[in-house]
Amino acid sequence: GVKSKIVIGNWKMNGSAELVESFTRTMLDNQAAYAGIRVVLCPPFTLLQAMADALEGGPILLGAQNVSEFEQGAHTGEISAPMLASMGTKMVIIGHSERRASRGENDRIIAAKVKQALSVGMLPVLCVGETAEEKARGDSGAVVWQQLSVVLHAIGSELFGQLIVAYEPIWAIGSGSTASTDDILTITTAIHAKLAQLGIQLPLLYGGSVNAGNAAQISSLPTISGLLVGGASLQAGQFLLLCSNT
Ligand code: G2H
Repeated sequence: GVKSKIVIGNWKMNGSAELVESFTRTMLDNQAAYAGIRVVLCPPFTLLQAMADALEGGPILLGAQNVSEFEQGAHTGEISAPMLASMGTKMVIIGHSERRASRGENDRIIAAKVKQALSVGMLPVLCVGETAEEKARGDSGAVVWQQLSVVLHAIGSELFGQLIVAYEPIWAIGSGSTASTDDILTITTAIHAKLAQLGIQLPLLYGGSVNAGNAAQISSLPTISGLLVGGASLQAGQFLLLCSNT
């Protein structure tokens, strides 16, 4: 693969202490498969400490799947950015479409979460993407830029360079088939062009049904800096192959 691509494994609400142990052992025993690639693993909150311990001293970074929009206080059940950072969490996925759709996350909440992550030096991985209906209307580019520009506006220009953006077309997530390389190229080229007008350049990842078989083609697109992987990040052998194909 090309040097310094990023592969992020998003376990979603899956995994166990046993999976952390076996998965990290396989990953750490096969580091040649991802030499030169930044690999990040995002287990559920309850497995972060076990994952942090297992990854300690190695090349794989720890990530979380969500963070509170609040810094501290009376927010029962929430996990703050300082709490995550104190466990060694380096990145956090924010605004995943599953949370936008089922947890009521809107642009205001997502922007607040991005600011929380940045305040403790964690790298936000901001997820953007259009629905099937929006795509059918020809609105993909506008929807994605709206989602991104709201956050850029909220964080202020001095922090513009501190984000990773994951383009995840909602209709491709968990569907078994990715967006076409033409679609990915069209949208990500448009995002890069809009960002360039603001004088910024951000890494863009693709997510949505990435697997070991399609990782090479997607990650080699000139507009793409890496992959956000759900289902195919749950089995170490498959994930290793995916990394080596990136
Ligand atoms: C998109 C992706 C990871 P999957 O949600 O965020 O999941 O690879 O299972 O489509």
